[in-house]
This record gives sequence, structure tokens and C-alpha cells, in this order.
Amino acid sequence: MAEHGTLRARVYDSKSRLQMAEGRLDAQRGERTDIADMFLVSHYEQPELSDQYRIDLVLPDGRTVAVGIDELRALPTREIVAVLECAGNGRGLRDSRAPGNQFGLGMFGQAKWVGTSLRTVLAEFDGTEGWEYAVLHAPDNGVTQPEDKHAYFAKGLHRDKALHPDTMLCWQVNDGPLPVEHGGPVRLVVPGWYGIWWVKWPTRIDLTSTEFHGFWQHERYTYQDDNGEVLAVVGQQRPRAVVLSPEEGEAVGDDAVISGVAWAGPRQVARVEITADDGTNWIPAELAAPEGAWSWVRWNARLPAGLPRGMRRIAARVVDDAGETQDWTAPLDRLGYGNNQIHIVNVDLIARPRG
Ligand SMILES: Nc1nc2c(c(=O)[nH]1)N[C@H]1C(S)=C(S)[C@@H](COP(=O)(O)O)O[C@H]1N2
Ligand SMILES: [Mo]
Repeated sequence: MAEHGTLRARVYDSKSRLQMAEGRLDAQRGERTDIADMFLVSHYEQPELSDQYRIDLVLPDGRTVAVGIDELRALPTREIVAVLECAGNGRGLRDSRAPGNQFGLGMFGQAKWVGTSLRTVLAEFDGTEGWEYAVLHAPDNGVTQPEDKHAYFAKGLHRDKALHPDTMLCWQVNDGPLPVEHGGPVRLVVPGWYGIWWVKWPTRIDLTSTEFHGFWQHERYTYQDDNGEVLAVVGQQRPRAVVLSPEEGEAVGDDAVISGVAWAGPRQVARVEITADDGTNWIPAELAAPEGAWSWVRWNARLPAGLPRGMRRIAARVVDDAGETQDWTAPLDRLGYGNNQIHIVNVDLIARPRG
């Protein structure tokens, strides 16, 4: 397995490989997250894959065609820069604890994803019509707790998203091959949607009109009320701004630049604002031009003059182009998914001698 840069282990598998790991915010200061610094979420042990890796495409007329890696590579390639984010990002920041890993804000990263549109693959085999759901099956499986339930990893995408040209089967990330722990040789990339949709190691794709029901779509990774009633399937990324500098606890002068990244899933970032007085005043940040429709926006802002010295709470929020923004508290969800509560960083504001 590839070298793991700055990752913090959360779960090891039975062979002492990282199975879940959180990234560090200071690894997000470049344009791309180095894949060695990219968080990792595998719900089961990494599957054993055959050297003859291929995807069985089950067409609506019942034919099955086996698509090998060389056949995929022969198709027109496409690349996008997109934010990969786990729906569990920020779960550990909630006031009221939710079950599951208590992740901080290290469960996201941005990379260039290179592959071919799923749509292109389907068109190659006359498979774009006559179905409602593309169900991607992966071989990793096992028993989860507390459900004590055996399941395989699978996701069923409605055709609207499955046929979007930016929904891709990818074999390269940034400028290198896709590491096996991130889904190599091939993974699905579903920009604007939480990582749970980005199926790693798909070995079968069913094109079907039967509505799909699966553990990882309709039990886990659902939004639930306090009684465990399922309200919705976890889908699109919610808008989020993350403060990258200064870091928690840092001492800064009042000339400090506050900076970070923000994204809005399938929508666009309209503005980012910071506050140094718990939301009484919001100061607009300057935005850099994003690399593309699915990439984060870098922002920076200065503190207002005349703040009293000492510990101060600095916070940032994004407003997307539909007017949706972030709240101080976590949105309702028993399992703590999609927690895009406003990121607060405590800094020690000090007097700095002037040059
Ligand atoms: N086959 C398979 N694909 C999977 C998963 C998995 O457990 N098995 N985890 C999903 C989840 S929840 C996330 S957040 C992303 C994480 O991608 P990464 O491990 O490359 O960071 O992969 C998704 N794809
Ligand atoms: Mo995830």
C-alpha cells in the first residue's frame, strides 16, 4: 500500500492496514490534496481483487458484457477537479454526540480525477436507455455493528445522476494511478455528492428499472430523526467553509489573514463571510476563482480593527448561489451525517510590535 502522509489512523484492518483515517487541515493548503494525505473510509476489509479485474455490465435486455481496464482506457478520457467529502466529516464537532467515529474536519480533500464518463461506457454497449437505476456492486462485504448484519457494498444511482457526464469511472488521481485503498484499479466519482456514492472497486453494474434497496443506501448513510425514522437518503454535499489558517489555539496579531476553502456540493459558492463576534457582524471574504464547477473556492479575509486582545472565536460560513448557508448547530440527524455546522477556530489575539 502507498505511503501514508499526514493521516491519522481511525481503524486498522486485520492485516494492520489503514481502513479508516482522517486527514489534517494543514495538508489542504495546496491546490490539490496529495493522495497520501487524503482521508480514507472503507467500511469493510479491502477486497481481494483478481488480476483480471473487469466490470460486468448487466444490460436491461439481460446481456452481460465484461469491461476490462484496457477497454475503459481506450474510451475518451475526461478529468475534473472535485472535492471528495465523507458525510461523517465534522460528526465529532456536534454538541450532542452521535454514534460512529467522532471525526473532526479532516474527512475531505480535493483532487483531479481522471477517467471516462460512466455515460460513455454505457453508450459504447448501447446501454443508455431502458433503465432507471445503475446499481454498482463492489466485492467488499462483512458484518456491521450494531446492526449485526451482513451486507455487500453497493449503491444505486438514479439515471439522472448516473448519466451526468461528470459521473465517471476513474483510474487516475492527480498525476498518478489510483491507489488500491482509494478504489484502484477503478472507482466511481460522483462530484457534488458525499463520498458514500463514490463506489470503490465496482465489479458489477446492473442497469435496471427495479428500485434498488441496499444497506449502505437505505439504512446506513440515511438522515434519521431521534427515533431512527429514515427521513432521506444522504446525497448531495451540503455547503461548508473550513478555516485553514490560523489554526486552533494559534496566537495572531490583528493584521492576521484568515483563510480557508469552501464548497457547495452541486451548487456554486456565492460568498464566504467571517465573524469575530459570534455572528453580530459578518465580514465578506475575498474569493479566488475556482478551478471548475466541482472544486473548492479559496477565500481570505482580515479581522476588523480594534478587537480586544485575548482569546477570540473566529468563524466562517459560506452562502451558496441558492441562498443556503450554514448554522451554528448541527442539522437534525441521529447518526450525525451531513454536519455542516459553522467552523469555529479559537485564536489568541496578541499585540504585535510594528515594523
Ligand atoms: N466499495 C466501497 N466503496 C466505498 C466505500 C466502501 O466502504 N466500500 N466507502 C465509501 C465512503 S463512505 C467514502 S466517504 C468514500 C471514501 O473514499 P476514500 O477512501 O478514497 O477516501 O468511499 C466510498 N466508497
Ligand atoms: Mo463516508
